Amino acid sequence: MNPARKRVAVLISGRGSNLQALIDATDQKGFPAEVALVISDRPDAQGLQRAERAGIARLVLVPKELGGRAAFEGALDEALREAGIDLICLAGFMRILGADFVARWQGRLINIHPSLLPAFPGLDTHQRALEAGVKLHGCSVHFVDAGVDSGPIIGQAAVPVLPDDDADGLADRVLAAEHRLYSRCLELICLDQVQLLGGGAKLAPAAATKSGALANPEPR
Ligand code: 4DW
Ligand code: GAR
Repeated sequence: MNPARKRVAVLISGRGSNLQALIDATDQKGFPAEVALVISDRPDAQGLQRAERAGIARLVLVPKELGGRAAFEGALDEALREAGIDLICLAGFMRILGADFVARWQGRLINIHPSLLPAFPGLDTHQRALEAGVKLHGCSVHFVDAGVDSGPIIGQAAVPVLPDDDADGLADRVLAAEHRLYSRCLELICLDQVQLLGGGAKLAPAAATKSGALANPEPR
């Protein structure tokens, strides 16, 4: 075991395709992180089966059963600490986390969102991008703050909108980009190549691509 590997918890609410991408990436030899724990706020989340198949510890915490958001976040924080978690990845996790929780994990809590933020925060991003007539859409990985889909952007991948696109087709291509982007951003953070500075996320020069930014990363 490489002691330098960061211990990552992935929080999910559903399908878990981004979780799967993170599991697959961290399984690669030399990747500087491992998925040590998967937590779902829904017992029926399909991602839980992915974790089981991969032999990863799973935990279901249902806010309503625990008596509300404060109790949920207390239990969540305790479970993360007990498991020695270094970094949290939200991957289709659909509960707003409160300011206290977010502050406690500041710089160690990231999310993936299916748009080029700050455009199209919220839901139905693909339909809204089509309706707005943008020609480039995509996805963003960002540090989570107390806002919704806000917080310093770590990396983005652009996906062209095609003339005959519908929301499903566009979503499929964005999702493929999400899977590459999320593992690359996780790797950069674990290699200490991302720094929170003056309200932004600054990438080390070594992390930059030919275009000078983290965009459209090639698969590892
Ligand atoms: C996100 C934003 C809003 C809701 C759900 C998800 C995106 C990522 C995210 C999850 N938790 C977060 C974020 C975030 O960006 N910032 C913070 N926490 N602080 C949302 O509105 N969810 C509602 C419930 C939906 C449902 O259960 O169907 C809610 O009330 O939590
Ligand atoms: C992904 O497209 C992710 O970007 C999005 O939910 C989907 C989860 O899919 N997240 C958000 O919209 C957060 N604002 P997955 O469960 O297959 O990873």
